[in-house]
Amino acid sequence: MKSDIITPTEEQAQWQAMEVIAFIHFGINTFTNREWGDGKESPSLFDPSELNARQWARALKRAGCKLVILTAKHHDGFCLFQSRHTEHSVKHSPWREGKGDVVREAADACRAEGLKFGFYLSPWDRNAQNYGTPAYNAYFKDQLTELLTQYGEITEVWFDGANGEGPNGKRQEYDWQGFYQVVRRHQPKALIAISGPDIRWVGNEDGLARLDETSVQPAHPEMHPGKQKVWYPAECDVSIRPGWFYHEAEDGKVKSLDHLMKIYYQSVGRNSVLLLNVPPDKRGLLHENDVARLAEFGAEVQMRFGKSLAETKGKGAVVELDLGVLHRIDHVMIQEAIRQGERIQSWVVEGFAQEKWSKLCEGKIVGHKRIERFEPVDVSKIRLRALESLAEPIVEKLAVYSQSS
Ligand code: FUL
Repeated sequence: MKSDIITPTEEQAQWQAMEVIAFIHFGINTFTNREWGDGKESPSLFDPSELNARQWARALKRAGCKLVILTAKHHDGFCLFQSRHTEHSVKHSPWREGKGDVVREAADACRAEGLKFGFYLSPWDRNAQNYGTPAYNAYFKDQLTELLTQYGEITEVWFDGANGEGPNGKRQEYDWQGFYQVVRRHQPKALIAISGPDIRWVGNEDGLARLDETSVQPAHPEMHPGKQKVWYPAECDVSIRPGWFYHEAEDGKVKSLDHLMKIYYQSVGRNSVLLLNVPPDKRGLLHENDVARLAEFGAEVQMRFGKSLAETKGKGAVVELDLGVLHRIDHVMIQEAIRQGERIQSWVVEGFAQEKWSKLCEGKIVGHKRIERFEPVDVSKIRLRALESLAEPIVEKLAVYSQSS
């Protein structure tokens, strides 16, 4: 029945349409060459010589990213913004004589380049003295409030679930509901990700979704109280380098274009959003190798999918796309109008040649976007047949592409 169909909020639908978004891991680890700081680092270590957030935003935009999420505070507790609630921040760094604010510069640069902005604020904090006590929750909410009220529109708030405290470590009872309330109060349109109700971690750090990744998920008792099933779309996070933070030794290990494209097919092409991390170096710039790769990646996605050979939309169990004459094709893209839900549950795409239809590809979930690649084949039309659906399928786009012709 139609009324049972789970649909996204308007913010979730808009987020899904962004398809590729960026992560920026930057902080004290950039200067200590570590992935996880212990919180004992001196703020004086943070001293990027040429920080230029506009350079980040431009390079990420060329890659096709629509939103940038910056690590305002990682597990080491060092804040990239001027917080009134801790001394462990850029205010005690030599950078910009202690007056600098990376969150401000990044938010401004993103806006100037037409990108949305969000932040990562690590719940796990190895510097805060009160970590492990109720007072820490109040501290965390104060920081959240600062970030939500002083930097303009926030599109995504990323709550990391990671906690590396050993068995004898400090244990914090997080006030998640309280954290969510602070976000909802100050930025009702912001999406809360990972340890939050609006966006789901795909479950690996390789950027790969499942074959039939569905945004309709069983409700989480604490995050979605009183519900059975919810719209909880997958986000695929992955770094362009082996580490999340910059390490000079990884300058030659920037992922190849092929690898990034493989990730693209298995994230965006599987009904998920790709969150691609690109870490600034000690200068406070994205390294030349990463910048070049980002440009190649953006260009390749455009080259492959910027313009279809033919496309249509349609409703019903069968949607046909007539190519007029025989065309060599090797990709099919399907998109459902997800504001009306993920209606298709099983489908097949067939191609017409020599007076008969034959199967090109098949699957279960479509959702926002499904990209299928196959051996080049000459067809004069294709059709999408929904074999099972929750209600009448609404196909926003059925398109064919070719790299081989
Ligand atoms: C993990 C963290 O521990 C990593 O350092 C990184 O921030 C990654 C995105 O999430 O849980």
